[in-house]
Amino acid sequence: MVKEKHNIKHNPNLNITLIHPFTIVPPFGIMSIASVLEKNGFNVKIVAYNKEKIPVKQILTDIKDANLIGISTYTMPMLKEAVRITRIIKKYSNALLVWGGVHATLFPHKSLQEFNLECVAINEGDFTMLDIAKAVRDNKSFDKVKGIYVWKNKKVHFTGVREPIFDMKLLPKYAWHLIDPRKYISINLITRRKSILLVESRGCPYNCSFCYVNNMFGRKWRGRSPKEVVEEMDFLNRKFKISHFDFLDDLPFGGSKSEMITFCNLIKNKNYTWTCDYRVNCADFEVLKAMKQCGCKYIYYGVESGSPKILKLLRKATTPKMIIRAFDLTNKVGINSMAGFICGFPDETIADLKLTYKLAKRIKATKTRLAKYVPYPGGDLYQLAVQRGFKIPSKTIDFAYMGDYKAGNLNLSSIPDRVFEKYKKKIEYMTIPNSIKFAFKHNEFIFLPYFILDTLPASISQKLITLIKVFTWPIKFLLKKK
Ligand code: B12
Ligand code: SF4
Repeated sequence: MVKEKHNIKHNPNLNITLIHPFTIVPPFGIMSIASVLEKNGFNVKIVAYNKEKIPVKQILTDIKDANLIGISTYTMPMLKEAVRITRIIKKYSNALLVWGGVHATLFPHKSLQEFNLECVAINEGDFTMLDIAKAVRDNKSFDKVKGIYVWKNKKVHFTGVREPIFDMKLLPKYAWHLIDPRKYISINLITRRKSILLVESRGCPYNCSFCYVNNMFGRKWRGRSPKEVVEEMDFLNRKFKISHFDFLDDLPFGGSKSEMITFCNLIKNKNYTWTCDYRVNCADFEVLKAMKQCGCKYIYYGVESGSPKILKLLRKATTPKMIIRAFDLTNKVGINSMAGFICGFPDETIADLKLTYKLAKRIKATKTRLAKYVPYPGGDLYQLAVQRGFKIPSKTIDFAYMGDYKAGNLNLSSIPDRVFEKYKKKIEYMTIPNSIKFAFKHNEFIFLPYFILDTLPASISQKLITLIKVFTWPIKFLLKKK
């Protein structure tokens, strides 16, 4: 049955529940939407599950009072829980159900039809969800809510594109009070620091062909100012004693040298430690030195490949020369560096993979990883993969398994699997000598055990982890007591 009109009567006391079906990090998307809703006077609750297969009874208790429910979706394993929870809600509740997030944005038609949803909201959901809530509260039609897919005359209808949120000042701070941040705090066993993950920006000015970001947020970077970011860190430090922060922004401070230096100056005397992702072309001695001096412990660079041909295909706007320079500088200032390589792109050959190996050897990153290309939807390269025979999963749930999908049993490159496995080992094992050398040279041991455990085969690292747990439980116990 296709629902054309929501069945909620005028309800000034609308109860909104936003669900993240499965997450091990703070659910920033719905924490941002919840803040906007609350600021506009709506009752809103966040339900974020940190395990899979939550019992039906528990889910029904969590949505008991809700008459408007929003669910986050991303093209990753959490999608199977999103699908399961959606089916439960459709079966047992009359609440109006909205899907949002990256997966819903990339597949709005399919999502609406497959689950007979009332509404799919695409791109940034902050003000879209607010407009949906207002329409439901006032019992108005959804026609004027921009950025959604709904049913009209038994057909899928798109209400039109909504402008991206270019001014982050329009967004209140994340609704930390609606989640339990303690669920997302981890403790580094060497530094004993409590740590949490943060995302403080949206969008990216680059246009890499394998990336979803421009389709999702538009090709313009915007983010909170250095001062606002530090205010959030201070708040988390005051309230939960967190003093280590892992920034997962696609491009911190939009790659701006001056903003990064301002940020570093603001935290210089605070004794915080932190990590972030960065682009090799933004790495500069002055910036890296400032980052090192104010507690940056680790930088992740998405290097992808050592082959100029592949870097061009990826539209990375980087060259092997730039990559070498960035790692030399990062090693020189004494910040741990991680090099993320990918192989298996369309038309990639063994010769390209050999160039990647050569580059990996040259840059001496403290941690090196080689992953196989998975055509995640969202960029032009995905379209190319589809043209080359990548089978788009027919059911939404199959997207959850993309990571081990073996690219639809399709190798888009001419690199056989056994060659990939051989180079994966050769490249990733560089981590062990490199990270040990780095640790002793810079007296910096914070990530050493994690880097090594992550590199060893699972059977060995599991045994080592058990041993470490036995020996470190007294530390954990003491920390808990504190
Ligand atoms: C934090 C993060 C993670 C966390 C978990 C994320 C989570 N909470 O579920 C960790 C580190 C575990 C992770 C892992 C992976 N991730 Co990740 N991750 C991110 C990251 C960096 C930030 C997400 C975030 O908080 N953004 C900030 C908030 C404000 O934005 P947002 O979440 O998109 O929310 C906005 C909209 O989406 C929308 N919205 C969101 N929910 C809802 C709900 C409703 C109702 C509405 C209306 C709107 C709405 O409105 C929000 C506010 O505007 C994103 C990249 C990025 N910059 O967004 C990638 C990203 C989500 N990850 C991605 C991927 C592919 C992965 C991995 C599969 C990578 C891999 N190969 O292993 C793994 C999966 C691991 C696993 N086992 O599940 C992809 C997803 C691609 C896709 N098409 O969906 C992204 C987009 C990055 C990318 N490079 O393409 N990831
Ligand atoms: S991969 Fe990184 S740099 Fe490239 S477009 Fe995506 S977010 Fe920007």
